Amino acid sequence: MSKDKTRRVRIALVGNPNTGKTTLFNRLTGARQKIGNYPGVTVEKKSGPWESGGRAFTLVDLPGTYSLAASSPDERVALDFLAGHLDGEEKPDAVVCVVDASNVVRNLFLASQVADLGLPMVIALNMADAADRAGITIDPTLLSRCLGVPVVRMVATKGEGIDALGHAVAQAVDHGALMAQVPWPEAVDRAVKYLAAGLEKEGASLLAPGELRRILFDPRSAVLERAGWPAGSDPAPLLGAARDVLSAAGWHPLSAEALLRYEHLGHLTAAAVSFPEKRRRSPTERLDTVLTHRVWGLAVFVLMMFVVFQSIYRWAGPFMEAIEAVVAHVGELVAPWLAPWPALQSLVVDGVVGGVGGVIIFLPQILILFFFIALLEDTGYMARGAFLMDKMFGWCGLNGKSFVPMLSSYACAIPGVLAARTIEDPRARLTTILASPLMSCSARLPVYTLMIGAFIEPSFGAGLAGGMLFAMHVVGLAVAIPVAWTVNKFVLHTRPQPFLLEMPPYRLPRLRDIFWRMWERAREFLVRAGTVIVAMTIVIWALVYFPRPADVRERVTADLSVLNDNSAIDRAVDAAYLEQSYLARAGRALQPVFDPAGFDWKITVGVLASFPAREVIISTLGTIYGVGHDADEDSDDLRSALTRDFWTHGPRAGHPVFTVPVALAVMVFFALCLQCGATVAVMAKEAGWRWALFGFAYMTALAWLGAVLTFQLGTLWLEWSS
Ligand SMILES: Nc1nc2c(ncn2[C@@H]2O[C@H](COP(=O)(O)OP(=O)(O)OP(=O)(O)O)[C@@H](O)[C@H]2O)c(=O)[nH]1
Ligand SMILES: [Mg+2]
Repeated sequence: MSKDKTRRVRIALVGNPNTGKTTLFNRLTGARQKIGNYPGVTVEKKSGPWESGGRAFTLVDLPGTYSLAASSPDERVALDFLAGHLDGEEKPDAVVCVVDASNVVRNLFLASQVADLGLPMVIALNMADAADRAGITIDPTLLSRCLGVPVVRMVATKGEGIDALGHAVAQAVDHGALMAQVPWPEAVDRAVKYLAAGLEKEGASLLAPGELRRILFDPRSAVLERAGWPAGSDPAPLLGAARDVLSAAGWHPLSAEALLRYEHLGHLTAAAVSFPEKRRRSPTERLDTVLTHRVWGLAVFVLMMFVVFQSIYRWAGPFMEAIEAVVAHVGELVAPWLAPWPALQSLVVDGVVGGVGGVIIFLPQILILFFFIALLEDTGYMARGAFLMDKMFGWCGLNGKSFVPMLSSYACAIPGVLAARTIEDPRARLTTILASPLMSCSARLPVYTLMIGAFIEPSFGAGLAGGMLFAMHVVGLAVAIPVAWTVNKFVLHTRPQPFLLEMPPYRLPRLRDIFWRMWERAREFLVRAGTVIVAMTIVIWALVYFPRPADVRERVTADLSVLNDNSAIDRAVDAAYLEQSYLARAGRALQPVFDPAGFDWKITVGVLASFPAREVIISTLGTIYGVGHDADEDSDDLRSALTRDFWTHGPRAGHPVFTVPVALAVMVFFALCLQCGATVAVMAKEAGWRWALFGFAYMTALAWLGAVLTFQLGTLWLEWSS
C-alpha cells in the first residue's frame, strides 16, 4: 500500500467493551485516558502518537462495541470512524482489534464485521493472563494462519506483547492483511446487488459490498444515512425488498448474519483454541451468588456505602486540620505585611486566604471519595451496583444502562452525563441526562461536611455525622426516582428496557490507576479553586467590603466610646460596615425568597453566588464572616463563626442564624440544585439547550421546595420535641 510520506499512518483500536483498548492506548501513547473494569468507559474517540520500530503512527482509541449495528451514540462513533464518516476524516489505514482471550469467538464477531469493511487488521489477543488462569489455551501462530491476519498475544496491563504488536501493525499496513471472508451464500450476494442498484437509482453514493451488507443486516443502519440517501425519500421499500430476497432463500434477515459469521468463526478457530475439559466455577461466579443476590447483594451494597461515607468523614479529619492550620498560618503571616493597605489586606486575608483557603480544606475528603469510587470501578463492582439498582428502580422507566452514568455521577456529573451515550433509546438517554446531576457529586461534599461538622456532630455525635453524610448522598437518588418516573410517564413515554450490561470479572485494581485518578481529581479541584472560585471570591469580597463611608466608623465609635474596649469597638465597626455593604443590601432584598427555608441574607447570597460552582458557598461565607469580624481576632475557623452568628433584624432577631433545621435545609438545597455551570454546558452539548435549561429549572425548583419543607418540618419537630 503506498502512503503519503507526510501523513502519519492512522491505526484504530476497536473491540468489544471492556477488553483493554484504552489500557493499551495509554501504554502505547503515554496518554492517561480513563480506564475502568466495566463496559462503556470510553464514549469518545481519542487519538495520540505511537512510535514503534522506527515507524510513527497515530493511534485512535474508540468506544467499545459488540457489533457494527451501532445502536447507541458511542457505538456510532466507532462505526462512523471505521467507515470514514466521522468529522470528515478518512478511514483508518489499519485496525487493531482488541480481543478478550477468554472469549475469542464472541469477540471475533466484531473483527469479522470490521474486516468486511475492507480494513487491514491485527488481532491483539489481550488479557492472555486471565485466559491462562481459566485454563484456556490459544495458539496465536495457528490462529493467525487460520484467520489470515497477524495475531499477537498480549497482557496490556503489564506491557506484554507491545513490541510484537508494533511489528505486526507495520506488516499489516504494508501488506494490507485482510481477515478471511465469510463465504456468503448466493442469496446474500443477490440481496446486496439488488440494494446497490436501488441506491444508484436514488443517486446515493456508491458503496463497497461490506457496507451494503451493513445496510442489509442492520435494522436501523447508520451507513445508509451517510451514503447520501435523499432526505425526502423513504428507504423502507428498498430495504424490505432486499431483505425479502434473503427470506425467500430461507434466511431470516435479522439472524442470518449472526448465524453465518459464528459458524464461519467456529470453523476458523476450532484448531487454535481449546477450553479446559471440566469447567470450574470461577471466583467471580462464586462472589456473584452473594453480591448480586436480591437480599444479600442489596444488604452488602448499602453496608458498603455506609462504611464509605463513615470513612470519608473520619479519615479526612487529621488531614483537613493540617491544611486548615496551614491556611490560617498563611493568613497570619501576610496580614501584618499588608497592614498599611487595609483594603488590600482584607482582599488577601479575608477574600483569597479565608475564602479560597476555606474551600481547599476539603480536598482530603474529595480524594478519599475518589479513592473509593476508583476502587468500585476497577474491581468490577460498579456493574453489580448498576444491576442491583436496576432491580430496585427499573420500574420507574430508567434504562438498565442508566445506572452506570448515575453511579459515575457520584464523582462528578460531567462524565456521568457523557456516559449516557451508551444508551440506545434516545428518550431513556435523555431521562438519564436529566436525572444524573441529582446524584450527589463530590463538589457537594464540602457543603455537607461544613454543616454536619458545625451543627450535626456537636448535637448528635460522630456516629450520626457519618450516617448523615450517607443520607445526603441518598437524597438525590430518592428524588431522582420519582422525577424519572414522572418525566417518563408524562413527557417522554419511555418503555421499561431490559438490563443489558455485561458483568465483567472481578479484578484486583492496580494502585497506580487509582492514585492517578485521585491525582487528576486533586488537580482539577485545585484548578477550580484557583480560577472560578478565586474570581467569584474577589467579586464577593468587593461587594462585601464596599462602600466604606467614614461616617459609619465615626458613628459606631462615638456610640460605643463608653465601652472603652477597642477590640469590641473594632468588631462593631466591621459588623456595621458589613450590614451596609452592597452585598448585604442585595442579600436583604433577595432574602425573602429564601425566608421560608430559614436562610438569612448571608446564606441567600451564598446560595445565589454558588450557581456557577457549588463550592463558592464556602468561600462566600468565609469572606463574609472574615470581613465582618476583625482579622486579628484569635483566629477562628468558619465553622465556629457560623455557630456564633445571630439574626440582627426581623422576627428572629437575637436567635442564632444557623440551627439544625437551617443546616439541614442548606444541605438539601445543595443536594438537589444544579449549581454547576460546567454540567449545564455539557447537558446542552449532549441534549440541546432546551433540555439543559429544563434540567436547571426543575432542579432549582425542587431544591427550593426541598429546603423549605426541610426547614419547616424541622422547626415543627423541634417545637414539638421541646
Ligand atoms: N488481567 C488483565 N486485565 C486487563 C488487561 N488489559 C486491561 N485490563 C483491565 O481491563 C479493564 C478494562 O480496561 P479498559 O482499557 O478500560 O477497556 P476498554 O476496552 O477501553 O473498555 P471500554 O472503553 O469500556 O470499551 C480494566 O480494569 C483494565 O485494568 C490485561 O491484559 N489483563
Ligand atoms: Mg476504553
